Amino acid sequence: MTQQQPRVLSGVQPTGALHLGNWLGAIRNWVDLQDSHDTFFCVVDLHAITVPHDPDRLAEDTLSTAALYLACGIDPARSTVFVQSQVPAHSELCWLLNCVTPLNWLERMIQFKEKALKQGDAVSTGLLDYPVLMAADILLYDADRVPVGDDQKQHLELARDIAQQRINARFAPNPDQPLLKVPEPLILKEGARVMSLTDGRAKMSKSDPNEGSRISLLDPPELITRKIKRAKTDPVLGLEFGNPERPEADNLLSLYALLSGRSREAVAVECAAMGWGQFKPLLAEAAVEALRPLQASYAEWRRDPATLEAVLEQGRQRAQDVAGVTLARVRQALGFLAPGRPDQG
Ligand code: AQP
Repeated sequence: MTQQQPRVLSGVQPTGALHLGNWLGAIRNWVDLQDSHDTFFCVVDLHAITVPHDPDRLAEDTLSTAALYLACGIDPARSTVFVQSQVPAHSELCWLLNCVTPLNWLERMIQFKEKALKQGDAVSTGLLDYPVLMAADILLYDADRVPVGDDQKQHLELARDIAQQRINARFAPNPDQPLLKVPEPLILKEGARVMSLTDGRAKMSKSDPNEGSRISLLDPPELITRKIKRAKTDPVLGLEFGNPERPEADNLLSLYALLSGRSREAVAVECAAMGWGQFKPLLAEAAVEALRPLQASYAEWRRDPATLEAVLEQGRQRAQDVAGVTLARVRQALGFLAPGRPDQG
């Protein structure tokens, strides 16, 4: 890891058990980024409370999410792994950004509208403010790039607008020296979007009330096999990619390619004439085998809580050091009185 490498920041919410979508769509790609980037990966627990949460589960879900990052191949010697709420600069920068972000920028966020619809009257201010907290997460670390799937593109655009139009343009004393680095999206070559096992048109999601809709990374082999056996199918013989009338075939065949590590071309040929009854056990076996080493590594990390805590503490310190510098820069530009220097403001 050197300072010359472009910096990347990303995170997952500890809102429940991580699933195949979180792994194949996000964390798996982070592992490769460690070779070419200065990588910061946080467990975004402050984001997790923007929807109703269970206080008895939050700490455990935070730890298990961190342990899963490591089990998936995030290397604490090369990456900074930390818990968002343990670096208070996230909340503080979020407040400063809130005060310059127009309300109507937030009201038009698609994810807010979708999640708010599901919650009715229970929707919190925190849910509306989610993208500003995400902007703070990114901008605190001078991130050059942020890996984004389709669902997060709009939020990254907002982070860029806040940095550029609301902070740099208004408060940077010198236009050639922006206060906040404006991050670029990092579109990964094979951005996998994993769909629900019970509805091929809906994203696999932690918050889907139907457990059978997702395969969690820690599901035991029998449960994986059972969930795949019950996954929604259609009456057509043969698996294929890209047929809009057959979203389940496309999703399960894509999963088979990703989990077996074979090319899409190869699995398309192998499964072109296969019935569902023949295909599903193959997919189940590929899923069980792909998750086996990850589950073994996870169990090892959880058997050694002191080492896991040490990784998070080391990550917290490094994150705090970087974030503190950015926050001090923004506080000063916004005109706050510096602590302990009453005469020099
Ligand atoms: N189904 C998916 N396919 C591909 N990528 C996915 N991600 C999530 N679901 C899929 C990616 O995982 C990262 C972290 O997600 P998150 O937990 O921060 O929030 P999310 O996208 O809202 O994930 P969930 O599982 O749907 O959580 P809930 O149900 O709590 O909202 C992101 O990079 C995301 O793209």
